[in-house]
Amino acid sequence: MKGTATLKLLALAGALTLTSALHAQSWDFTSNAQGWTIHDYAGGGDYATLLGSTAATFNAAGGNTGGFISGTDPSGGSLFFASPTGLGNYSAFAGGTLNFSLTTNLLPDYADDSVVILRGSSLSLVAPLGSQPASTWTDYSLLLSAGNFRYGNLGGAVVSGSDFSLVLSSLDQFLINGEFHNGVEEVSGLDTVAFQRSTNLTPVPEPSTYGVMGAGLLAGLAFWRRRRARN
Ligand SMILES: [Ca+2]
Repeated sequence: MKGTATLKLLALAGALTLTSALHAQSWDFTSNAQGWTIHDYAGGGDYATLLGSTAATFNAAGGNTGGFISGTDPSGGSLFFASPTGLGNYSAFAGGTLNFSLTTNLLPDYADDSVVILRGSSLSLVAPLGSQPASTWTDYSLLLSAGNFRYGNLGGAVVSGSDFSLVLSSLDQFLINGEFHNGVEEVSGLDTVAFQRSTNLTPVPEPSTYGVMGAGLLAGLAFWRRRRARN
């Protein structure tokens, strides 16, 4: 019996360890850069050739709320905000969104090919940002579904549902575009990054459900009245 109890405790400890292995799901940069870095990729759709990596600059004020991080365009390549690595199991966010706020100091001056990249299980999945930010904070909400992502770059094939699940289940890192200006001169900012679950996970009863519940309540009331009348 004693051995069984010990085993149960060990199993519980294991479960707790697995739970705590999941890193942050939101970053608001209140007091530091929270492990984010600036990546400089070759550009032109090449998000694999890393030209350089530096720490993100932490700014204590001026964010969407409070502090934020920023990066200065390091080269003619593409500036990206890179999350900490080894994030873990983010499967719960399938069908949900990745929310964040971007700003850039110079007006975007070329066609929008900005992307967000999810990396894990040796796969690199790329989704279009959809629009470029302004010099004020611009909010983004990226749908986390396979159909929104392509393999490698925006010219790649649409990602399969199984590969998308695979990447989310062992997410290593995600990257958000910070390159919006033709010229090595812009400064871009990132704030209020958060994974959000799909609201479909906690469905609200539909009006028809209330109708059925109401009908059941009325039937119960009628039954109780009949019993009461007999007595
Ligand atoms: Ca902030």
